[in-house]
Amino acid sequence: MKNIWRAPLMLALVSLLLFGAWSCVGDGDDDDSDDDADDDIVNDDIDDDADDNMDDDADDDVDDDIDDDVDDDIDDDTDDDVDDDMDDDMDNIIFSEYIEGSSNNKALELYNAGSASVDMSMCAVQLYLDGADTPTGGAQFLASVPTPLAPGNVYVVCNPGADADIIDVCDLQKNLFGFDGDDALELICYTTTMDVFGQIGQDPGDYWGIEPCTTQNQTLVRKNTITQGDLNGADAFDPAVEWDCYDEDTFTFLGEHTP
Ligand SMILES: [Ca+2]
Ligand SMILES: [Ca+2]
Ligand SMILES: [Ca+2]
Ligand SMILES: [Ca+2]
Repeated sequence: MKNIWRAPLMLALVSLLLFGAWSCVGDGDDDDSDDDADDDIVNDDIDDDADDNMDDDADDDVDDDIDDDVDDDIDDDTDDDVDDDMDDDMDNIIFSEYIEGSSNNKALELYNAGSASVDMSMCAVQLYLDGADTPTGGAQFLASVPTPLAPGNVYVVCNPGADADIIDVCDLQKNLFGFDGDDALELICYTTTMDVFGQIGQDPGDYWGIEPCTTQNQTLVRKNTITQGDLNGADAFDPAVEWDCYDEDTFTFLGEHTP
């Protein structure tokens, strides 16, 4: 018996061993395949996540940069606007003297009360004669070529037929100042109203004010406390509020102004 079954038994054992080994190898291959698949999925997910994060971060950074740039530009523009406004505020010219004397003794003195030089060729006086509510004769420019007026300095405009004492200190002789006491005057520089003398659109009769301080046959010197023009040409006007009044044909204050 032993001899007869030995060979088949050994064959069976060998077959079992071989099958077992093959099975083990086969399972191993399957596991590896699964692992690889799993690894690929996990890695892909991680890669994707990483990519997404990087993309998001990159996008965010770009967005942030763009936002920052836009914000900066807006800030810069806002700053520029504020600076421009401040510069404009420094362009500050006022009437500092008004002479409405006898005959052709008529003169206006302008004072630069700001901190920047102003080009007189960019400034004009508009007259509103006898209660007119629109300018009479158009804007009368105060220089035909660039003429800077430094801060603290005055510029005198006068009638060419005025007294020699007026002509001596007159920077511009202009034959167009027909004001005689009841006419409003508006000073404009760079298209901006700087000062208004009188009340535009109102005919006061012969003059504004009450004796002895009126706008006719007198010399008016701006009070030294006034450093800003009257920007409201529509309200009531009393020269005594912002002006010191002197007798007719007083010329001694013309050509200088001390605020
Ligand atoms: Ca008049
Ligand atoms: Ca007069
Ligand atoms: Ca006014
Ligand atoms: Ca003066």
